[in-house]
Amino acid sequence: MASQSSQLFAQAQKRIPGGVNSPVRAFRGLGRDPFFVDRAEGAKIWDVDGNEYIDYVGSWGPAILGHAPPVVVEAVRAAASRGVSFGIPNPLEVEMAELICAWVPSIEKVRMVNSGTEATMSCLRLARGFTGRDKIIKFEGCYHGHVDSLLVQAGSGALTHGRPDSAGVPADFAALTISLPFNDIEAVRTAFSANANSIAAVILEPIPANAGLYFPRENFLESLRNECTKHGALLIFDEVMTGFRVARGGAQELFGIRPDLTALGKVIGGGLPVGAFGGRAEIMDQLSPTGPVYQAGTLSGNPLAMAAGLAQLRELDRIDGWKLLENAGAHLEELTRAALNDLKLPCVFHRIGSMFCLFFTADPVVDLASAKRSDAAKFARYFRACLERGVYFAPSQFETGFLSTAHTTDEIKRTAAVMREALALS
Ligand code: KE4
Repeated sequence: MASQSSQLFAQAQKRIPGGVNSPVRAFRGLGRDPFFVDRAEGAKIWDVDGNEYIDYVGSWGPAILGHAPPVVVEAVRAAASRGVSFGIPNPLEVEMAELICAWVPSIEKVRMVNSGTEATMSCLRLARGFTGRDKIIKFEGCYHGHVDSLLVQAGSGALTHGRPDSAGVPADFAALTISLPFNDIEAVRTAFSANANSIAAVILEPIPANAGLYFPRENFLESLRNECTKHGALLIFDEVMTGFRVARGGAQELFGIRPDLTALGKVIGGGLPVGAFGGRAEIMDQLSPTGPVYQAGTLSGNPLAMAAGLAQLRELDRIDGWKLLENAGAHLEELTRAALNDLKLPCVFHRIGSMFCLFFTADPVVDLASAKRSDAAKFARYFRACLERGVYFAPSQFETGFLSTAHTTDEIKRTAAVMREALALS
């Protein structure tokens, strides 16, 4: 008898492309169908067949307090009882804007949108409008949502499904995007020299997490900052994933770099559809209605998403969530490295705070090319073995795992035991 998840997946595929509303959920290349979730609470999720999993995807980042945190659920319930959406300015939008500007010093003004994609897309249009230039530099393997001009050598699902350059993106759009190897500052300098006065911005994930997780080399971010300043281009940090997660002020706080614009998402919506972008006031004031760059959204700043995001961020601050996330991450790392040593497995394990990734390669991982040397078949066997034992890791070698403040010591110990068994089998 097929599981209810498999029956649902067969049904879904008749009416939804690939049976999913976002490609990476399809478990492609993993040798099994995706499961369908019934409910989730804390670090746990249960599928429609009653199977229980410790969750390390956390809705791809938003569930930083775990699933259904009471403060968020209550905030949404209270807000909903006052009206679900208005399309009229509401006080919660002001509270959210003031919180973001207080926590992220490079952001003097901010605008809410409804996804990370909208946030990065708006950053690009604003950078082009502010500078009067057209070209953009991005980095191979970085994923910034499904923005036409950024689906060039992108990461995440675009990489998982092996088509980094998406169909449907006009060649003229892609021609304005210069994609370079991450961590290669000389390539950036060469690109600026070859495109004098025509590069509007450099956009990057300051800590790339969409080709698996890897890190900026010493001084890479500072050099990028200097090159952008020197050439009059804007530095855009895509902190949709790292914002409010790797530190209260995000990666830019950790590395002490002030980008000109920042894209945010995930955590700031408490699980509801939210994105945001912000930066220097002189740039942000170029946005309609004060400036010539048009940008808009029916549901931008809607009261439910603002209530959920504010409740989540304030709770994270109240409990000093970043310390809890670091402690949980360090514990998982300690147990993971012990397992890899005992089993003498040549894997590469990367972690920063509550974000982590296990690469099935013995070679150092510093960019997309090195990440792609990972053994996809080994990853698939490992992923399935963990799932069958009740641990749900990100369903792709080219994604990042997330801990939450809800993951308990016992759940992390259980996870490590499962990892040991799965590693021994893979
Ligand atoms: P959304 O449009 O999916 O809200 O955000 C796009 C985005 C932008 N920037 C970064 C750094 C991101 O990681 C994302 C989205 N992340 C993926 C996971 N790697 C979302 C999962 C999915 O596509 O279903």
